Amino acid sequence: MIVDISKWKHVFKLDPDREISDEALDRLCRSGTDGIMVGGSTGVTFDNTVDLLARIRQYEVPCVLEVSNQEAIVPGFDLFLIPVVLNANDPQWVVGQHHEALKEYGAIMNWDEIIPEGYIILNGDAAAAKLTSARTDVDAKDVAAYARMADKLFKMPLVYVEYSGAFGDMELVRRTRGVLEHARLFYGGGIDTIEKAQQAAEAADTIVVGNIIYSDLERALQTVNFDRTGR
Ligand code: 1GP
Repeated sequence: MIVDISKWKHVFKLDPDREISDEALDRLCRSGTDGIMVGGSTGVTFDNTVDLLARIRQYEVPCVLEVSNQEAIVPGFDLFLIPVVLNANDPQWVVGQHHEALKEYGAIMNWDEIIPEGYIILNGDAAAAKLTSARTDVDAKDVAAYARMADKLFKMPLVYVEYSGAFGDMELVRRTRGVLEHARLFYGGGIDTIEKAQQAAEAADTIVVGNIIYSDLERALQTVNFDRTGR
């Protein structure tokens, strides 16, 4: 399937390392979301990723893999999103893992299916921030510089402002989107009500909903229904 993420406004992110019932998955896949993103910071393996993909593939919803480690690259997703953590202090997460993967698979990769994501991790308590030693004590000017780096310098089609586990500063998100010329701005973190979905959707191009799926499915499902008319 050809998937055009430039049309996406809402995404559910599912973690292969967390349990989800068939009924919950059914409701998420039929919710009207624009896509399912599969990914997580820890415990993601080939086996749990392939299991989840097979279950999601019973539905028509587009399904993309956000690659977090080389061992968990499973063929068969619509697209493969490759995070490049622009504010990581550990270069493993900027170019290190990528270099290893390209050494192994570079000659056989289908580049039409691969999209780099310029990641900016802003919640210092998030697992991803700890894993990557992200520099999270940054202000809006710093974030704008990272965003321009992704958009203008590296020509990345996607910038991801990641507050995983906390609802971020929507003014900062709005300003960050304002400096992007070509890249699409994804925002994820702490969206657990329709009101927060609305605020985030007014600041970013695409909103990503994760954790609330596992703690309150009903509220998670409501986040799809924000008012899209103003955008
Ligand atoms: C996580 O950005 C996503 O990578 C979504 O964040 O889990 O806080 O919803 P939450």
